[in-house]
Amino acid sequence: MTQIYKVGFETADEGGAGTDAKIRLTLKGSRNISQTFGPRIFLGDPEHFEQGNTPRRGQDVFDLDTGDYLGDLKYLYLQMDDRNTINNPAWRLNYIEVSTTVGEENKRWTFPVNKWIGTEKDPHNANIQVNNIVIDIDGVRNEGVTMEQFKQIGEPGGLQPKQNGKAGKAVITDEEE
Ligand SMILES: [Ca+2]
Repeated sequence: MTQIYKVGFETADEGGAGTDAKIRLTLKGSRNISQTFGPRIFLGDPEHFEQGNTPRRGQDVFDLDTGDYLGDLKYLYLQMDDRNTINNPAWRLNYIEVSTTVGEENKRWTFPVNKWIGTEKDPHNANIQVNNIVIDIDGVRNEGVTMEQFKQIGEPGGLQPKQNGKAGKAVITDEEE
């Protein structure tokens, strides 16, 4: 079977925001978890993940075939490998948006990030490595997550999404007003 997910990444339009690091992405829905995509699929074009790139202009959009529909999409797991990148590897990622078609229905999810992720080498940021992150529709929830933990996130007895998401609270407040 074929099930194409279009996944787009928006990089912030500010100095040093782009990255050449190796990226891996795994999707988890209510029914199933995808394989891990990358890093090769995200490489091959030196213009990927440049400052200001946005899926609204068709940039950094990738077709990922999960084989089957994953159900309502709950979590993304984003890993960065910047060990061999000396060129300012930290990434200021605004969001990841995902869409797919089920039958005749178009489904779309946006996963806000709005922070620097990746290495501590970036001059604009950060003394703390933010990597192996779990993102839900309210923002970045967990950092330093292993693949085994990700497979169980949100399940009984598994890793639970951290409820410290300032982005999530802001979104809820906006909707209530
Ligand atoms: Ca950078």
